[in-house]
Amino acid sequence: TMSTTADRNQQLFDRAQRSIPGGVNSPVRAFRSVGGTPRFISRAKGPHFWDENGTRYIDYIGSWGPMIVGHTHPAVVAAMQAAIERGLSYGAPTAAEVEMAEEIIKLVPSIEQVRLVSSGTEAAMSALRLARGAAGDGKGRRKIIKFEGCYHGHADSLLVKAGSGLLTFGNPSSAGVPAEITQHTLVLDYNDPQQLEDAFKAHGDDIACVMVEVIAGNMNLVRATPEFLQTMRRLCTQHGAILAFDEVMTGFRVALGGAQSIYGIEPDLTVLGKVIGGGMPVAAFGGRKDVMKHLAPLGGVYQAGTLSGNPVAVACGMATLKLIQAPGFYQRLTAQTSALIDGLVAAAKPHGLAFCGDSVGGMFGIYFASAVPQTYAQIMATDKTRFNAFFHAMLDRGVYLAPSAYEAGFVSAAHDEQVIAATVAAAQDAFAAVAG
Ligand code: KE4
Repeated sequence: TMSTTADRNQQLFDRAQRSIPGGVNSPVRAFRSVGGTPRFISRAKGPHFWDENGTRYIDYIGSWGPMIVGHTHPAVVAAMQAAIERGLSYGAPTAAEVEMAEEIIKLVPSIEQVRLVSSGTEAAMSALRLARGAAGDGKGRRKIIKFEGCYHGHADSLLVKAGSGLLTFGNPSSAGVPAEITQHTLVLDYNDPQQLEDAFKAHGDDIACVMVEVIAGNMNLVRATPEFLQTMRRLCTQHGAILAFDEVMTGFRVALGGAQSIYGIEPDLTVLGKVIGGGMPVAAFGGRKDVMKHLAPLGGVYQAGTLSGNPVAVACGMATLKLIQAPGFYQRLTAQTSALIDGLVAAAKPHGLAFCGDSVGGMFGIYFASAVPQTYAQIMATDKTRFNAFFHAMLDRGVYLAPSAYEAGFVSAAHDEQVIAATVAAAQDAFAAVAG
């Protein structure tokens, strides 16, 4: 639909850009890769949210993962209201944080101790510092390995793109990050076990940490191969490097025990976020007790936060963690998400479009390509122009997909059969419009 002056979204976007850089508080929200006017959301319920024009959308970003039980779930709202009436924040320990820590430890067996923070970036950054301080039996190491296409938040050491030569250390992927910082980060190709072998042969006992998205969601959805993860686990154990699984997106999203429970591989540290906050700022990092003991106030690795474990945020997260443990929750969520993918693939077929999809639990990827990508290079070869046209064709039909060909999508428990059917019906029209 043409954006007219009557369009509250456009009016707000024009106004927002005067006071906020790009008019948004997180870049992906500005629609720069898909074009057009961002929708300013005024309220949400279940699988839906409404923009400032009062237009309703079926929401497939769910705040990029947290809204797994659906928007404004009554049990979550009630838990938060009860917490609010007792107080917003104390800067002192609370019983609720202990209950939350115990719940996370119960649900993720590789986590023996856990610390709560306020964002995935803060959790990944802290986990990285902890790994560097704890590696080599506490003597500390500097080098880390990450993978092209994976995103672990915006801490300096992690805003790195691959170096010129394969095994040379990384260069900053953002302005403002000194090369001295990224020179300790090695960026390898995702799903390439041989490169891992070579990197450890060259730098093994200097490597503090390997950090990976076990099922990548920041280059669109790309599954790690078991061999890739098994190689990583073996080499980290062999060289005393700390293996950190960044499950900010996959934790409690792809399965109750996260992606690590699907692959059956135990990391030394796990980074969590999104779902554990249920839409409020709660993230966490945790793992082996002998690693976590290096954290202040016990050990020499400093980490802190004014609102860490905030009582109202923890109430929201805890209510969400209780709801996802309902019998059959992941069975239903997986069935709904794969029904969505099957429906979209079937809708595309009559138009002869190269289109496919993949899903794990409540997380999905759609690709304008003839086969599901397994590498960053294959993701980059998908048809982004076609995706952008499909994105807008669906948006015009009341379906809000992730506004980028390089993001994953998310289904909630509130996306029932009718909602999935309505999405597939919209897609039948949208594919016709895109194929034309
Ligand atoms: P936050 O600091 O945005 O809470 O979490 C950073 C982060 C860390 N690790 C993984 C695997 C993540 O997916 C994220 C954040 N994901 C993006 C979605 N691509 C959040 C959306 C945004 O940046 O606005």
